[in-house]
Amino acid sequence: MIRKFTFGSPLSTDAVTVSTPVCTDSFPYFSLTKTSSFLYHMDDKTRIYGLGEAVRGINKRGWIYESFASDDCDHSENKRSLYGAHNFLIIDSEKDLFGVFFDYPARLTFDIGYTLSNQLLITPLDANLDIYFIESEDINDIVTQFRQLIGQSYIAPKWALGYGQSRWGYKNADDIRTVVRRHREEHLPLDSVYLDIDYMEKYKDFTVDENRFPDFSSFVEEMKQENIHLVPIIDAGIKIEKGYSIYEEGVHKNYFCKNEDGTDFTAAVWPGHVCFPDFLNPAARRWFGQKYNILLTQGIDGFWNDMNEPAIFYTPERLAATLQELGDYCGKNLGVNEFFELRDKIKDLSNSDVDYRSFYHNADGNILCHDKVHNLYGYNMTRSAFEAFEELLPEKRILIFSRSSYVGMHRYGGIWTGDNMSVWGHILLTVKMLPSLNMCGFLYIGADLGGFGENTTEDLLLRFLALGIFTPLMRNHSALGTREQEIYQFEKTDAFRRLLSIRYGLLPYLYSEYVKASLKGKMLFRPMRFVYPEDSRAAGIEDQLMLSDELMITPVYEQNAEGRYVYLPEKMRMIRMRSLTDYDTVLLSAGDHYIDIPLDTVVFFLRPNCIIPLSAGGENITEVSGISLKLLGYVTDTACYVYYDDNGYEKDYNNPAHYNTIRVDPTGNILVTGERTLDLTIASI
Ligand code: MIG
Repeated sequence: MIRKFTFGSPLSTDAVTVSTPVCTDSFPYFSLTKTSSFLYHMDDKTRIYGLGEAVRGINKRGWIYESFASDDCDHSENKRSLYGAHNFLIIDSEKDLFGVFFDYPARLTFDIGYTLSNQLLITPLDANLDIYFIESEDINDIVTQFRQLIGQSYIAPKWALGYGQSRWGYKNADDIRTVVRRHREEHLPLDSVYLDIDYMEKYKDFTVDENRFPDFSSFVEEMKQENIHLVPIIDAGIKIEKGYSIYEEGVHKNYFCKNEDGTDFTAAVWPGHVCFPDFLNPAARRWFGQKYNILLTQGIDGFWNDMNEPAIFYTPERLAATLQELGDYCGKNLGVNEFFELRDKIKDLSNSDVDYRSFYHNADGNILCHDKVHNLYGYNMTRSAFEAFEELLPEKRILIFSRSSYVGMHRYGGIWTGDNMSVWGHILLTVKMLPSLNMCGFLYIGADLGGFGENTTEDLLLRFLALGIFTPLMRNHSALGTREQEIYQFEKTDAFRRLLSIRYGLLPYLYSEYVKASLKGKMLFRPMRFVYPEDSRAAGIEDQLMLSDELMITPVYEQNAEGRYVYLPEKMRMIRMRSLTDYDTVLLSAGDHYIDIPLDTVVFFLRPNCIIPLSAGGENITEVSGISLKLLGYVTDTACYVYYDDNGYEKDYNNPAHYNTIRVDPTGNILVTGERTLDLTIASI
């Protein structure tokens, strides 16, 4: 059951797609404090799930989080905000079980047992918001009801589940050719290469630097011949430059965010001075979205949207004022405190609340100060792209994912988790974000594998990839100036190749589960608690995940570890894979086990009476058969799997021809229903 409550006059966010009448019941679970906070009393065992992209645990209890989309490349535990705002929680205790969504686009604070350990205190900037309560006895059903409320998740094209290589710093077409050649030479599967800001001419959106990438369409075509999709980045800010048509049109049509006096707001990001498209203005949104066609018509079929919190390095006005102030320090014998003050003045120029309070949107004639709608910016940038794709290429899926997001954006694109670091803790952080993001509707997700900032090591990349083979977005990405981390830079090429073979073997299963999860409002990655509600040990486990209905995954996230402890809530079949064809399987009883997981090995566990389809692999998605499959399972009675597959780019998801039901009994008899003829053999049951 879903109940909606409204306070004041909320701004519309379009997060919710099902119109819900306002409920007149008394406000449940929470009390309203004098300071307009919502207060809930947790008992000692209450667990709090949700918040999507955030630091710390799957259980969010014990910290204070802020929904305020921030460009911060330090994802350490003491941070309160990352790039997204996902205001959905599930409160799970013996007395209560419910979900709650705070549909509110400005800064929102979640004090989850931080100030007082038993107090959940949620504080909006002002008291204009919609709150939805979702109740069910089944925690999974709470998620499904929420997902029905906010609409179906974006579905990426199938090729976007292949392996992708990215790096900030590829300078020209030859750099990209080298990446592709090295993968192909070494038989390392690859489906996409990402273009970071250097492909543009002076960081101008929708331009391509002709010196670095001469004859871009032919280059895109050349890559297509290699079965490589090029995925360019698009930044939020539009360079202020006379003669740059997008800038000039934006000025002319009043499509940029404004200062209070109605002039165009100016900030500085990569291109230098920029204007920000007003994505909250439907006409501006449509205008910007159509610009993606400049690249679509050159053969591009995927994009990533960056810097859309929006990130601001500085505004010229405040920079000038600060420089003036700094003059006062000149010639003085500075004490330490003054020195720190001086240093902070420079630091505070970036991503400052003062700037976020100083510009305005025009949402359907409604003039809104940015800080009231801050969390909607990246969301609407991605929406602008998606809506344009629907209009321009209605038959085709285009890859799009974003750095900043809000609940609702999950209908228009995926996300990557931003600028993580090449540190071991960030494997575990990724594990914890995956189910939290799924709850909030984000299914096409992934982290920068190997780590973005700082220098990676071979073992870290191997372990990161061993988790990444399960995430829909599987991309190796790193920052300018860090150690090069393409797979072929390292010695253990064979180990990497075998790891990728497992991903490509799992693809039919992963794709099937990914699409079904989107269509049915389910989670791909589930906390143990969601699958084993009666098992109190399982509820506390945060370094293992359930993957759909069939698997449990147990990533290794510590350096030099040769294995790890794993908790099995029930008897399962362990699959230990050195490659797609080289693996052993062991039945393990419920309970604790120490499992050897060497650096070149992936371990996962099959639940009883479950089967998964495996392909014979391939070096890119076009080589991966969705027809000729081997079944891997643990069958004691009878296992039944609903297999989804399609051509990978059309949108007729509900066509019954895409579904087969595969039944297997313990003797290995296979019974298939469905229009499509599959060629199935048993790998191991
Ligand atoms: O200020 O485009 O998160 O993935 O490589 C840095 C350069 C801007 C931040 C993105 C990152 C990307 C980088 N960008």
